[in-house]
Amino acid sequence: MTIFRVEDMSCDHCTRAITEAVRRVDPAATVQVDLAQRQVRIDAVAADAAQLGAAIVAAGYGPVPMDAPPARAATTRSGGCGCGCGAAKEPPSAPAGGRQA
Ligand SMILES: [Cu+2]
Repeated sequence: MTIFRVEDMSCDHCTRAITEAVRRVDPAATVQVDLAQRQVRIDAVAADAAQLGAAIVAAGYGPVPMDAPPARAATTRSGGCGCGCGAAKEPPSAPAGGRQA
């Protein structure tokens, strides 16, 4: 089991992009993407952690191996998710319900 933390994934697009990227280097791998935890869990068959990480990087994300310190730190984007759909671009101080006329 290889686990990456991928801060810049936030939607189904990212899930698909990362899953496809992993399958490209390891077609038989089991890929679980947990958007809430920002984690990608991979049961690899053919690829090692470095290859899996490189594949995710190639897809445009910044994976950080969970069993290692963030030496190759994720690129900090100004907002939105790695696939560019902007799913995470919510204003930080959005009111939680109160609407003013
Ligand atoms: Cu996305």
